[in-house]
Amino acid sequence: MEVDPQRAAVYEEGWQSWSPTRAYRFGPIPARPRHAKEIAMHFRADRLAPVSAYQGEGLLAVDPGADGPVQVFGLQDASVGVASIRAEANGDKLVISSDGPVRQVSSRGGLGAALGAWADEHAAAAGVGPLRPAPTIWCSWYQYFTQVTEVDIIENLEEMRRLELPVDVVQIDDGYQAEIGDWLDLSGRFESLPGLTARILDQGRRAGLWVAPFLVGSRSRLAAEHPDWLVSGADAGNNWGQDLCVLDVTHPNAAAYLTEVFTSFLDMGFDFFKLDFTYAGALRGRRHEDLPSITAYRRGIELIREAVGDSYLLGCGAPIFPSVGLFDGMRVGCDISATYEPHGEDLSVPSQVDATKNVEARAWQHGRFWVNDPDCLVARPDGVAKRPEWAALIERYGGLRGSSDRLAALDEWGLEVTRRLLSEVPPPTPFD
Ligand code: 9PG
Repeated sequence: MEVDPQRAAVYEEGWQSWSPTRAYRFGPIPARPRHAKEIAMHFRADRLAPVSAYQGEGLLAVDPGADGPVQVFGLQDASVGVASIRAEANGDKLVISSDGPVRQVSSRGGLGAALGAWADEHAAAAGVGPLRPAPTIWCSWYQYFTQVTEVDIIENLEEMRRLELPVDVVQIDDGYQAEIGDWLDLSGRFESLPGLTARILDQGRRAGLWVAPFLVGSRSRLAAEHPDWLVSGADAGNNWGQDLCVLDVTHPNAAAYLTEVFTSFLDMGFDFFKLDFTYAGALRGRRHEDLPSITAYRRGIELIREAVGDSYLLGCGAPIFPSVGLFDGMRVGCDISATYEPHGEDLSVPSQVDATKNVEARAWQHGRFWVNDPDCLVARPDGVAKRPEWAALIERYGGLRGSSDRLAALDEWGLEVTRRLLSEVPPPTPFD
């Protein structure tokens, strides 16, 4: 297609929640990942974008800049879930190619409107049902990280009662479990988890839990005892100081284990689950059943859905297109971070700028595929570099609203903003 090189823009959809997603001015191709860990965790390792072309995962859009309409090229078959779509410049022409069938829609009225129109059709084809209003959340991660304790949760529970904060779900993040994969082993960390959820429910709130359902840490008991439950040849990266393996949900015993994990948490009183690092379940490798990896991924999320009934499912680190129709809410950017500017060459190191750009770029998905989660509000004085800017972004694009501060550490500004953003949750319909 023809473009005006001075004014054209190309929108690249990233592979998963944390992957860079934005519209670039026509010209230099954006930086591509180079390090093995960032490639394993944030990109499709077997479909890496070349340094000579734009590439969107599942979707790429071109605003030609001249008078012509915006062209959106997106996955044709919603159930297939993947297609890498490339745009390579040749003079003032862009040559579009794809490794799977795409559906092209052209529309006037700018990139946002064109993406929204494309998404309305895709959501219908993918069978996205009516979206449910999102609950408000308090999340432990951005204050306590993996060091969170039961005492911290109780302190904040008492504080939200004292302050009369409208928090629906108290969500315990990473740190309660003995090991990645050994989700039901609470020894030494959250030994009285059932008692803790009872306390949360007693206060009239709901209990939420972080789980990385397809990750198995190489240090875990599960990896040692059931090597046959792992996808062989799948590299899910490295975090928590260990290499990460992938649970093979096509193995009947592994599937039964996954179901047991979630029914156990449901029995403890949890009805909100932040399913994290789910890209792992979509990695290629050898499985018990020889299925396309996206089919295995969708089966894994469906198994969880069967186990938890109508609990709220929030996706994170999730491959975007393969996840359409399976989640209530979705993280649409990388983690919010105390640093503002990106630093270093590692595209996976989070910064406030990167989180912000993704959340703005993916605004069109809100109310169509799911409720967009921009990541939590962090409003304490020393939490994020530019807290008014971060709060303003959540106010504009936060379909899901969560707070992640030690509430007692909030100053007057932080408390006022937290209270306001939790009190005004937008409906699960597209943003203006
Ligand atoms: C818990 C956290 C929080 C957070 C999630 C996710 O190594 N990495 O590239 C990497 C990326 C994101 C990340 C952790 C590691 O954060 O987004 O909200 O739940 O996991 O560990």
